[in-house]
Amino acid sequence: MIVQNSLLDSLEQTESLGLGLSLLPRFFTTAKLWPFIQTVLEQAPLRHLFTPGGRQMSVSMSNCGEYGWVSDKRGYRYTKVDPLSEKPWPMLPTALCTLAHQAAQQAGFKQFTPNACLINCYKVGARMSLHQDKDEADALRSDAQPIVSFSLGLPAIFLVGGLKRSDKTQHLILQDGDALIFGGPARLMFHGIRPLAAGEDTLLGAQRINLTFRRAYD
Ligand code: MD6
Ligand code: FE
Repeated sequence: MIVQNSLLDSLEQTESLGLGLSLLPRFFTTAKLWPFIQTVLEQAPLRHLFTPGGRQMSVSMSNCGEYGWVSDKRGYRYTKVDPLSEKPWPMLPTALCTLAHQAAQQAGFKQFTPNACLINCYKVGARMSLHQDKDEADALRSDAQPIVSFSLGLPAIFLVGGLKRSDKTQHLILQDGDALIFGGPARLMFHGIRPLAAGEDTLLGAQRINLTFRRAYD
């Protein structure tokens, strides 16, 4: 893996939140990543997916990489083709892949090479209800690959609970440039995002973008 140190602006100590959850505050510079994401979104535009239950999500989504996460009345799954264009998802930019690999490494996961990147876009008021990420092939295995999450733009309140939806949640503020690594015992913890509060980010405006890098299949 080629390391592009120019993109790594901070080598702050990982703040380990316990149980395989790590926060790397200000891990990347959004201005360097944003053009790559904009190029992806020109090829695979953001869209509001429907849950299997028929509700339209407040968050809009797209993907890059070999696999993309989709949801519709048939369920949640990864596809190799964008259902909108019927073409493969755009390539995962190497610079993003390298940074996600480095974030995982700093959190103690040595071998993480993502092949899926879900792009979530939150406008003011958009939210993500409590969920577990278990559509990846290895999700239920004890040696599952981690999920690396990058936050861009407006800050958000991230809720994290336990292995049951009803477990008490704690919250964490995710700021522009932060990387959060979900691995080990934390991998299946319920988590979500509170409705996005109004604000203005100098680069992204009134929105938050979240990237989650995953190994969908081997
Ligand atoms: C978000 N993140 O930050 C939503 N999932 O907008 C997630 O759902 C998430 O941050 C798995 C692992 C890390 C995450
Ligand atoms: Fe998630």
